[in-house]
Amino acid sequence: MNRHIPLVFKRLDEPEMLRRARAFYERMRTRRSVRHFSSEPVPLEVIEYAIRVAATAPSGANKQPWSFCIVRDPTVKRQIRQAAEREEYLNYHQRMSPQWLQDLQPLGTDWHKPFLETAPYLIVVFKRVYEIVDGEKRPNYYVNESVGIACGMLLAALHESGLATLTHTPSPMRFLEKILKRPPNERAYLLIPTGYPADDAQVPDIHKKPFDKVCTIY
Ligand code: IYR
Repeated sequence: MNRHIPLVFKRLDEPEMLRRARAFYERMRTRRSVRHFSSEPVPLEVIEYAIRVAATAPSGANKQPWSFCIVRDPTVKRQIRQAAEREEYLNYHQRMSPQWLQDLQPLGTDWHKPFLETAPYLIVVFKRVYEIVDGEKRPNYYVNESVGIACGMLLAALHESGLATLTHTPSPMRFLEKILKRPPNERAYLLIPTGYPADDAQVPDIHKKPFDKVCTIY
């Protein structure tokens, strides 16, 4: 068996638990998907810390099957925008079902993706479907679940740091693997533009389901 070490765990009293639970909820419920970004610069270190948070996520057999790319180079951002808009044009004009287009109506989205150039950073998250160790393929486990959890933590960390984000999936996303010259074991998972919102940023008037519709206590 592997070496085990004592857990570092600080127990809180109940009032403090409840205070923190509430405070975190009040903070997180203000998070919105933002599509209008300011081009104002943001310190790189803030983004790096958020990615450090994401990289603490649990993962299948602790394989940590993720890579995070931070894109700030305007030329690369432009390439990503052009490729994303090519795919999204086809999505909106050919690939999405009428039902899907109708479901997107409240969001007011279309194939134009200017935020891919305006936002100071694009974080591109890749899942690593396997590893190469000594020239041999080694499996990763629960890759989608692991990377999904890491992305949730990343969004929470960026929000907590005072930044706006968008979870963007301009599918198919193979172009991201090509533009960023990723190794063959990586597949693009999520594209997260981040920065300050534009001063006049607007968001759709949509709401989360009430608690009793999403939680059942047995
Ligand atoms: N990826 C497209 C379409 C889109 C799909 C869903 I599901 C959304 O919640 C939002 C948008 C786009 O970004 O426009």
